[in-house]
Amino acid sequence: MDSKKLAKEIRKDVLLMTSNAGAGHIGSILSITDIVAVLYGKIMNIFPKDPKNPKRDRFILSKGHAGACVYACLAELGFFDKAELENYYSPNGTKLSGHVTHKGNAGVEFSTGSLGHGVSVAVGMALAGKMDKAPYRVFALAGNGECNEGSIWEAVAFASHNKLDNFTLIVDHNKIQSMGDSDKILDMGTYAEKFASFGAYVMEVDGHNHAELATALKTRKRGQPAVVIAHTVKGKGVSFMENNNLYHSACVKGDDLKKALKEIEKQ
Ligand SMILES: Cc1ncc(C[n+]2csc(CCOP(=O)(O)OP(=O)(O)O)c2C)c(N)n1
Repeated sequence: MDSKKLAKEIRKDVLLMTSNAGAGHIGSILSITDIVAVLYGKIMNIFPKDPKNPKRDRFILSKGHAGACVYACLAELGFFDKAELENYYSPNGTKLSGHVTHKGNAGVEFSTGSLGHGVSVAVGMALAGKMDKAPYRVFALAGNGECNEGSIWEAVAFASHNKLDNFTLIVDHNKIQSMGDSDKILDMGTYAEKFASFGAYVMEVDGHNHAELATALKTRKRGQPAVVIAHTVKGKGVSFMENNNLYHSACVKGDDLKKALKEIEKQ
């Protein structure tokens, strides 16, 4: 599926899923929707009808609170029945928990939610791929606030030391985290310089521009892991949610839902 069309369908799905559940992190989800759509729509080698195919590229969403985005993407691509999305975050014994889980969900590689863990697991998978001389690539997506966690930096240092050029970390840099503006909470300065000093090949892109994302995500530098700093807007696509941290962990219903869906439909 075309990545722009995929992103549009995901945005509609996640608005409905979170609304239906009365919960979810809609701002955080909309922030990464274009990244996930480009990865699955243009970059990754995927097998929706054979999700464990050993040749598949691996993706780990390290900011697991935005898991609805991955579920919607996988359903749109036929990994599982789209009707399942209605059970997202439901207390009815659903497989689709609020924070992303691999248990019972075809296509999800690893459960996350406690920030700072997914990147290390992804690096381990990349090391295994190298040891096996396997063709697959491994992608991890972390939030900029999540990069406050020291484990992110340990993982990148390890990936550089082991020359894991089959590994790409994407940082969803929306400059906001749950409690407010990131530069007021813990100012990390320039991520690009910091990741480069840890040995990564760093690229910076507009995280909503599919062409820029695709170029960066295709790029591999021999002997070096890649880091893509994707500059994003939290709540992207819905005017009243954009850069509005009230929607970090919220959902919309009624007229607000209708307005949001209408805006997405027009894009
Ligand atoms: C280890 C850990 N500490 C705290 C939290 C609670 N928490 C959930 S989301 C979030 C903010 C994450 O910010 P960022 O990575 O920038 O993501 P985004 O703003 O896109 O949601 C926090 C602190 C958590 N899930 N895990």
